[in-house]
Amino acid sequence: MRFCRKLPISFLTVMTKNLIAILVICLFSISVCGAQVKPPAPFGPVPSENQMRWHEMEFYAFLHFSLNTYTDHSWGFGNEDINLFNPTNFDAREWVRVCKESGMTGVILTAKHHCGFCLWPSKYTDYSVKKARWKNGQGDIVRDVAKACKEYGLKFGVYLSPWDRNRADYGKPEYIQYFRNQLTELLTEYGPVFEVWFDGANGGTGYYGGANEDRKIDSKTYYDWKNTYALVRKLQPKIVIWNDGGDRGDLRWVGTESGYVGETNWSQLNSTGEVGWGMLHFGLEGGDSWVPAEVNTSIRPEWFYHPIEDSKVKTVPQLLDAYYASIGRNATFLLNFPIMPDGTIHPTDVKHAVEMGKVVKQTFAVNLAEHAKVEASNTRGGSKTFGPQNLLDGKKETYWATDDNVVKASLTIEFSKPTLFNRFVAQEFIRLGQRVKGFTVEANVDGNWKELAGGSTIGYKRILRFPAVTATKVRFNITDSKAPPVISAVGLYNAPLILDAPLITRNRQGEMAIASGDVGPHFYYTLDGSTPTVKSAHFTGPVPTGDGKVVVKAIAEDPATGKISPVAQENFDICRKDWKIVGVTGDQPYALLDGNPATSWKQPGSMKLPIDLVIDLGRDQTLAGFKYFPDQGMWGPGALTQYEFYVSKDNAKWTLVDKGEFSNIKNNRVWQIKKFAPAMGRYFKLRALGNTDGNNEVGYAEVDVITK
Ligand code: FUL
Repeated sequence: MRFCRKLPISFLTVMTKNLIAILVICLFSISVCGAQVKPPAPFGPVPSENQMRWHEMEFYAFLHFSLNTYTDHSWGFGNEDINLFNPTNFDAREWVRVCKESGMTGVILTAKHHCGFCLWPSKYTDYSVKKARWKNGQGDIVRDVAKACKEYGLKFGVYLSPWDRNRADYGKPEYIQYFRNQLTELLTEYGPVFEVWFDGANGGTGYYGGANEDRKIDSKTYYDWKNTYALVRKLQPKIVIWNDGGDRGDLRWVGTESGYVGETNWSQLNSTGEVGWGMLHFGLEGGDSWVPAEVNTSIRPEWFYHPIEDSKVKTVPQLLDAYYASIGRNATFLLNFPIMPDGTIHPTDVKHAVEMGKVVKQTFAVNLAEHAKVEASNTRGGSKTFGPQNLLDGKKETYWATDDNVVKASLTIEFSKPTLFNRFVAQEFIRLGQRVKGFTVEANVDGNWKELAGGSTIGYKRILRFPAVTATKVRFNITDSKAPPVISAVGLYNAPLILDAPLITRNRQGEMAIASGDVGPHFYYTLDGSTPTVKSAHFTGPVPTGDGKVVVKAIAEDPATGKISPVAQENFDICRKDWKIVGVTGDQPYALLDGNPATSWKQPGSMKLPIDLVIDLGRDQTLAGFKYFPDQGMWGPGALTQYEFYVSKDNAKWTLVDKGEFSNIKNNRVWQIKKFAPAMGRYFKLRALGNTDGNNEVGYAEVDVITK
């Protein structure tokens, strides 16, 4: 004060003016540039740099190849002859090319599976390619795949089975040194490795150097994971570790190999304590460590190649389902190709994977929201630095954030013209943790808001599918969040629909339904045998079709492009509502009459072939044939091969009217149709005499008759 009093008035006036100016500039920069607004503090655990790089890889391949490729087994015992290994057409570049064309960013190769056979010439064992006749022992699959990855710009990873059914010392302390020696070879001699996969299957029967016995280990303690991990991280500082059954790694299994993770998917687990199935599948909200999910599944039922599965390759819609149920749910997608004995990937697997990759690329090529106007209900400090325009700038490091006390917020995207879309994508800025617990997406159609879809968690990436809609505005509402939301990207896309001929079914009550493997096509149908067009009846729900025969024809239309599918046709015979299954037991035998090809019945395991399926039609019919649709499940029971078909008026005296086989059913599990000379009866008996798997289990998805 004393100091002030001594100063001249003019000086004080200048000072005040300057102070005001500085204040104005500060306020201006806070509100306009946001330079002074603090970024949100991290919430809970956050990913490491290695995990972050891995999240961004999204989609990569598993390649399963070993001696069991040649024995048609899932797991080798450890005593298989090395000379079986002879991939005459092997070309690693071809494998990697297929992966790249499918949209993948890396591969993980089974360098050593449980049988112990090494795809590289390990110094520490003779049970490897170096002792094979293939390439006179000079071959090295690991080297060739790593090299091809480098050439094609894909990352390389290794699967090294901790369990080794060949080694005499497996189960003893010495084996740990052997295991680490092999890890050292793989992690030092083949360039950068992005992921190492330590399989959870550990210990059991095996060859074990000739001991042929059962060996049990404790997978939590035996491998001394702490030091094993330290070695891995020392040799490859940028690696991520997958481990199921042992110590917690950097990534987690999702509790199923069927190709999906929970719709709610937190990227956290606790660092200690048991991890149950629920935690694997949904993560642990509030867990203290960042342990994100990797969805691993095979393009076929099994991991290794089995010719019997040539007809069971996942279709493009099935692969897309897995894509949306993994990458679309905050996980990565690890899709396996079983390598064939000649060292190539089966052409069907290649076709389906590449086609799926194309569809994905096409779908996400253009973000329709890119040039739209975005407005947020709240923006952190009103600052542009954290403004909603960051969601559309394509930059990973920018984000939209709200004020610290705001956990519910919405974002409105306004197009310059009505826009058609069927996919919504959102990404959280996970470097600051995972926060969102609930959200919805609405569209403004003709002036009215309509909810399109919603979800719980978002995480690194969340994708929602819904039928295509044309709208002028879209609203993304965050309805629940553990902390103020921090979102790095949103997108709206219009996926091309997969227009396969639709599936027509008729249930036991005679109601007809139409469906397709995709979300959103419109269906049109006829019941009079004429070819359907978009002017035919529009299918909006089950259609009663009466008790008699009916021919249904249907098409699917992509409302966005006007493209239509090939025509599907089903010739339904008499309605099955009065039919009764007599003389068989087991769970839900009526699944074979429900018209739903996805449900099936199989006899209880106690029944041995021949097995009689007897059905009471409710009244006399003139039968002239029958139809059988085998179980379609990837892991389902075998299909009927040899059969006899009988007709009876009284369920006592039977006449054999047909017998034979379904010759190609093993390779092609489609409807089997048999016709015979007309015979009158109220009952029929389908006698199963053989199945595709050479055991007693026969699966029936549907059984039907052809009447005269
Ligand atoms: C499982 C293994 O036992 C299978 O053979 C396969 O390698 C799969 C990826 O993991 O646990």
